[in-house]
Amino acid sequence: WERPDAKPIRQRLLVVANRLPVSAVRRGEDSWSLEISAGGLVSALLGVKEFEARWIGWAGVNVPDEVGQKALTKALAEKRCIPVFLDEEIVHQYYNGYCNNILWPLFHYLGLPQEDRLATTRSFQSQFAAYKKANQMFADVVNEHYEEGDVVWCHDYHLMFLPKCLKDYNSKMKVGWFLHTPFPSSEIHRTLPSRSELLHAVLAADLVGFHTYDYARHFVSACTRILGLEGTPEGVEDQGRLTRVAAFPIGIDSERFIRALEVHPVQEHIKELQERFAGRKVMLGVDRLDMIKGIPQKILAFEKFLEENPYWRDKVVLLQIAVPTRTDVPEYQKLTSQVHEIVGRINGRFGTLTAVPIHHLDRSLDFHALCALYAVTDVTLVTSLRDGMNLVSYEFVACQDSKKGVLILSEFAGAAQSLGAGAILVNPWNITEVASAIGQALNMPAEEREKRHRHNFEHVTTHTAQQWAEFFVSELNDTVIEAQQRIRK
Ligand code: ADQ
Repeated sequence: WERPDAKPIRQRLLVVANRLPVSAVRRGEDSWSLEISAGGLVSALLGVKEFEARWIGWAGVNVPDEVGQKALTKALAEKRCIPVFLDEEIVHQYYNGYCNNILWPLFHYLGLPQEDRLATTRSFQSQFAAYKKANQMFADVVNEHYEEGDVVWCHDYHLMFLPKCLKDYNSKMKVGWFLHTPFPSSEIHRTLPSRSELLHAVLAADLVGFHTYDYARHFVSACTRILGLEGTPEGVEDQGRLTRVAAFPIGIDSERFIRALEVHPVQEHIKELQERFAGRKVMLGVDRLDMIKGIPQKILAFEKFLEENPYWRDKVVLLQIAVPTRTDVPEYQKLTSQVHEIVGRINGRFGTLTAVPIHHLDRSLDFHALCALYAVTDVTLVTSLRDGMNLVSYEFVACQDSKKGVLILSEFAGAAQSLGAGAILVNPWNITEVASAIGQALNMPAEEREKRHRHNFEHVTTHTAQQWAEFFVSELNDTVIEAQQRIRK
């Protein structure tokens, strides 16, 4: 996926994330097929020509045999990817356990698991041990491939221990860490049994980044209140050593979306959708099926809107596209059934022989289909209960330059801080408020829609993923230079 117009390489960047940006499928004993998943991070780094990125992460598959590991390593090398091999037990304890059952809900204000306190405590300890072990395995691979002058950029809550492991190897390594989720209030973080160890481990990095100023502030407060360290406007100071802490709001590759609207398959999709929903306003939800996305709350608000506004019942349709994730986790299975149950009830209540008010799809859409949907939508609903940023809101805005649809956006998504002036902001827990925002959006005069859209479109096209990556890496380089100068003085 190297850009054909890539300029000569200036600096090597080792991007370390739990998952590599590829899906690997085994075709034989020593053969693999790889598919690139063009997520936000890949697009962000593709656009940056100042450095050459290599990816280090788990390929998402268990490869117990040496032949398979060698073959996969070779295949991945062509994509500039380097695998970390994790066995099933580690994946279970580290990834499903500590990352997804403890840190993910806690960072989104859903608290720690509470079922059986004793059992939880015991499994908590083994999960934390597995978390540290997995982070050390990532560090081993980074260390093996590290060359002097490289920048190491660690991503997300899966790898909070990594900065410490890396600095233990080599205190001169330039290490940055970025969190894609919210960092919660220090009052939430302090409930975590391993609260101090995790904070110390992150503070080993030279630069620590968050999507918003609020998350950065929460992190600094956690360090001052829990660790008793000094918070400065620059970051956190520990025995004369400063860890820079700052906000780096992510963006999208907006050009990729805008260009896609011109291609034939997308135009065809757009035509089909327009015919299919002629005479009705289209409302859209696109989410991973996760508790934090507030999908039941969104659908209940839509029900309330239909209940209170009979006029709109046959004139509006809600398309909810929800990609299933973590399907083996009981809580997620429960969420899926809950959503299906609510959708079924509402369609039974307000549907007719020829039309239903909600189309709910439990699957992922390909890029072209997604762009076409964004383009034909009148109102997009993002009702996350908490969300680090939320890129769906950005993608919708990028695809709306002809339609100028309305974005209803949760005030608990990081994106509320950047797109708040153009969107209708809501408290997703307040179903009545969201229902009335739907009415406001559907009835909004063209002039106001245009004005709001302009604001958001301007933001989305000028605060891109490429700029985000460039900004983070250049700040990391500067931070290390400044620290060296301080030591010399
Ligand atoms: P996510 O929680 O995955 O990311 P989000 O930022 O909305 O949330 O990104 C989701 C991505 O998946 C978008 O690019 C979207 O297009 C795609 N997607 C979602 N549903 C889809 C579907 N049904 N079909 C196809 N594509 C779909 C985490 C944090 C966010 C933060 C990002 C980036 O939780 O808060 O914004 O990382 O830092």
